[in-house]
Amino acid sequence: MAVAIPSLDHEPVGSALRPDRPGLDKAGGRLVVVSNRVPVPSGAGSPNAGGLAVALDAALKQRGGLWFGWSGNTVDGREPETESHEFANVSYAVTDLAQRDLDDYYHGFANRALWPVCHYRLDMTGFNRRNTAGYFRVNEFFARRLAQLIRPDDVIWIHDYHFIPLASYLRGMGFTNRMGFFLHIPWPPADLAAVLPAYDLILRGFSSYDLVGFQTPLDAENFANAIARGGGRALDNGCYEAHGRRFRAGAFPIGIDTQGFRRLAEQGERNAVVRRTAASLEGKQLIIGVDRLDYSKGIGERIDAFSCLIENNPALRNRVTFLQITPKSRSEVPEYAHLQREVAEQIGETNGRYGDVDWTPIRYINKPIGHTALAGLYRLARVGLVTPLRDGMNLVAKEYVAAQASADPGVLVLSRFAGAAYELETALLVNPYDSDATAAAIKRALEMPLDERKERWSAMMRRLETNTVDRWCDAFLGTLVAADHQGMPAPGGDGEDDGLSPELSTGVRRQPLWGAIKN
Ligand code: GDG
Repeated sequence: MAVAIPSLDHEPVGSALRPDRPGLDKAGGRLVVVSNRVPVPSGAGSPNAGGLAVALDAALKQRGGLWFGWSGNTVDGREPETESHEFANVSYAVTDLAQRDLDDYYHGFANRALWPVCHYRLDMTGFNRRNTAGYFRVNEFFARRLAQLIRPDDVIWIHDYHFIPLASYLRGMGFTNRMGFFLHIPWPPADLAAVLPAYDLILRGFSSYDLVGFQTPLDAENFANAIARGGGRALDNGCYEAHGRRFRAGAFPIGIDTQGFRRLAEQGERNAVVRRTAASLEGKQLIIGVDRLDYSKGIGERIDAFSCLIENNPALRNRVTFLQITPKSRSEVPEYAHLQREVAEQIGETNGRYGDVDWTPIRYINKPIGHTALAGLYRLARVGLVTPLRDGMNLVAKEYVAAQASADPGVLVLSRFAGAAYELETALLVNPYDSDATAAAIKRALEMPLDERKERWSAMMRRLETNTVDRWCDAFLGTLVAADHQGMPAPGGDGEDDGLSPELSTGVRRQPLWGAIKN
């Protein structure tokens, strides 16, 4: 079946890429952030959200700018609206989506194709042509809406797997602005990634940026292999040439607001929920797990490991409590609804088997709790159990470390498959698929002498104090605006001779990219 494929990167290099272009911190060059959800301030002018949102918001305020994305609302039967909210020198522009677009692009392709494949979970995929077409269609829709808002010297920073092809569409409309992309989730080895429908287009999508950022060196290496296999090549300095363009790619591990989180945890000690929890433990040691309800987080394997711990160490009965905080997520996606039932059942079985009239081994919370209470609970817990099967970074691991009291820190048990393991090397690193080994690590954590706990924690805390979320933001944006050779068309790469359909290579398209695909 013939499939209309977009042509990318055919525009000449424009003014936004001139070597003499002023840096972001100088006059001109607004920052434009694009993410699926936009934390629009509720009134006082700052978003009520986590570290990433606060850091991006600070970068926007510093330079002046625009934050653009989905409003969180759907419309049926009428044209979606784009609304703008102004707070000081920052605009927050959000656009509604038609229900079908949301289903195809977000629930469908983003969360049933890209998310599982990027987390190495081919068993969790649900591919169909309608979703694939929807992903590209909605990216083009977002590009058209954004096109009405951007200025020639804006620096555009696009976030995450929802928007990989967004820059391609902007380039196709003639925008030559500097554009960066950061992938918050892992990028898998080339053989796995190649399972994605429209894999070649996804890969091309990356090369429309000037800078592509990943969480870890492994993700960046996987990407480099994919580029090489696709006929592109690596140059010096993390630069690549592919699909007729030159661009840069590398690892930019995301951080947290380390000092801010430490202070929050100190306040958290006085929080009512935390105090009640502490009293209810009656001297038992607390093990904590905090994750969105997602199969990538290894919650089932973690419960198995906790069961092994109790099974193998009868002396621990009635001496430990495992608190698993798991807000629901993506319930519209069938794989998640199934997981929700499975985890609840597994916890019920474990409590039934090992519990007693005066001891519930696992306490399971299926809704979000407040920030301060969360930070206080991290601080209260002797063990932070962060055992995803695969994770881009995992901020919970970093928050747990930042929340600890320096005089009596808890122990982080961390999956070696979380991006955070690259930096938090002195955690107890585990293979989350191996329940016995994870159980042994939890036992070791519970028994670890104070001196060793302090030594391991101090090393991790030093890393977190160096690589904060502000530093991450500056490093990415600094690299995006600094390199003179980014975003250049490769020699001979004018993008016109790649055999793609001509009507798609002339800027604004006359028909949907995936129009030739039958649902
Ligand atoms: C993606 C990547 C990468 C959780 N429960 C509650 C709550 N949380 C907060 C945590 C933490 C955040 O949610 C979860 O962050 P993660 O990093 O663990 O996970 P993802 O949502 O999957 O994020 C990931 C991240 O992007 C950033 O690049 O690290 O690998 O998958 O901040 O504290 N917060 C509150 N109540 C809860 O019940 N207040």
